Amino acid sequence: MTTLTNTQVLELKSYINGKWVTADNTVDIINPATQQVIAIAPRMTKNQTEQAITAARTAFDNGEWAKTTAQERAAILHKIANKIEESFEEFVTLETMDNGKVYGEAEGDIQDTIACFRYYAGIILHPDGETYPVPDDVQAMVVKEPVGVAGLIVPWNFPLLMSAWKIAPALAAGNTIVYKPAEITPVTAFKLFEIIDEVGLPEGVANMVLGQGSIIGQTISESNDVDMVSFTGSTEVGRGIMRAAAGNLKKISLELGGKSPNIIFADADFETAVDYGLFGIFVGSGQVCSSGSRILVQDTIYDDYVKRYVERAEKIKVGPGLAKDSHMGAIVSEAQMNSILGYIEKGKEEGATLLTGGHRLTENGLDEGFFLAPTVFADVTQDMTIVREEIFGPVVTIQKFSTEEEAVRLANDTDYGLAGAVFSNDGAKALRVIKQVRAGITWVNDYHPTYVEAPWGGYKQSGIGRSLGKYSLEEFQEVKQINIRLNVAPVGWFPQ
Ligand code: TAP
Repeated sequence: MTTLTNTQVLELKSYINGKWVTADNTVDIINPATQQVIAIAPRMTKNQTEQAITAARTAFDNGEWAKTTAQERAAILHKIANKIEESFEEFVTLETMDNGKVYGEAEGDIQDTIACFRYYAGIILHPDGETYPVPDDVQAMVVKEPVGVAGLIVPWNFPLLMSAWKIAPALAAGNTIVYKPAEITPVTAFKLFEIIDEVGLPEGVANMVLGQGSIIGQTISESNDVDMVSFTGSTEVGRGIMRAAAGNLKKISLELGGKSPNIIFADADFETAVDYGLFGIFVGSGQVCSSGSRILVQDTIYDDYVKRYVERAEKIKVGPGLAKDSHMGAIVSEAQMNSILGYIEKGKEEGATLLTGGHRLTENGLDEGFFLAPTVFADVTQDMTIVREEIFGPVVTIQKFSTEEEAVRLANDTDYGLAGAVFSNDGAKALRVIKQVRAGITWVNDYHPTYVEAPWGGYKQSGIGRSLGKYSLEEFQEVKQINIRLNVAPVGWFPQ
């Protein structure tokens, strides 16, 4: 594999029909912690995207890949996992440099990526058919088949992991793919495709098109040759994909934004609830779709909770991801940083109390990158923009509630329904409340852990469908019934 040294700039390419391809236009990929150029990526055109779609269509229609056995596909996924593992540190370093997250977070991402490829290599070998004891001397059975050409569109916050969540189940199920990573974080995607190039997939099965969503993502979403789009990103772009997909009624899977509640009852273990309150929002600098961005605290402990929370938030060391003592890394881009700062200004204008943070960090060399202080707002109301909209940054609101009913009402008063958590030492209450939270990913006395075995996705405007587990495999499969008559004879309905 190509490796990156401190002074080297990687030249990325797209991968179409088994060949490396470049484009006339390119874009610099920068490390958001330093603004150094780490790679140059091609900006592929609509025409090149269509070539990738045609390659995937042809590779699917010729049947070579779809007809491989599950064992053959599993072997390829294992090879991919093994090769990522062999280059583990390189992947971690590149993800840290490309996204801005801290090294320890990137380590977790790459471990989860490897686990994801291995999981789908395993689950594809499980029995997946059904038979039914139907009348009429017929044997009815159900088989699963690949959907066809799958378009996979991925965001920048977990560049490789979000890619694995789609690529592994899509290939395991026997689909061909046209994959587009986020334009600003393509480096580990390129590395992954260096591996994919080595493991012996037939030409056209896996295609990667680098560049802009408005061109490549839009072309994939609109194409009549694409059978399915699996998208992770913003709710706004998700809506556009849904509209674009209407042309050929392609199947869609949308993993979108969130504004998730983290409910802290007075009977919770206090320090644990403070700790996870911080972890829920500040890990990934808050650029995590499931972030616990709205902390709801019971009134009897509210003042103590807020005091301790702010004290702890101020101890978070913000710095470059590669520095081993950084707890929270850079914001992915200047545009994202400015968007977050805009929300912070809006919060102040609308009357929320800023308890800490709220500004860019520029001391000790941090002015070279895009760093924000952990930001905490109190005295917020439900109608405020910072309570309603996804900020996607290190900004949290802390609200007060008195009763269980009020906690549930505030938790559910959002257009989103991605995640949520409850902290309480009363097991029955915790379960009662979490069952009422209208969200797809929930925790009790915990926040954020994600397991490849379990489904990931949202209610309401947080999306349609589920990633991970058997659910994701099923999304990349069609279901077919086959009815076999056991006594072969005419039906006898019409006269002879
Ligand atoms: P988006 O702006 O929505 O971008 C996501 C992907 O869609 C990128 O690859 C982007 O391309 C592409 N895209 C942009 N315009 C498109 C179009 N018209 N048609 C098709 N694709 C298009 O989101 P983001 O800023 O990367 O990520 C942040 C958002 O993602 C947040 O709202 C967050 O909650 C959500 N998110 C959700 C989850 C889950 S699991 N629910 C996970 C991670 C992130 P570019 O390269 O041009 O940007």
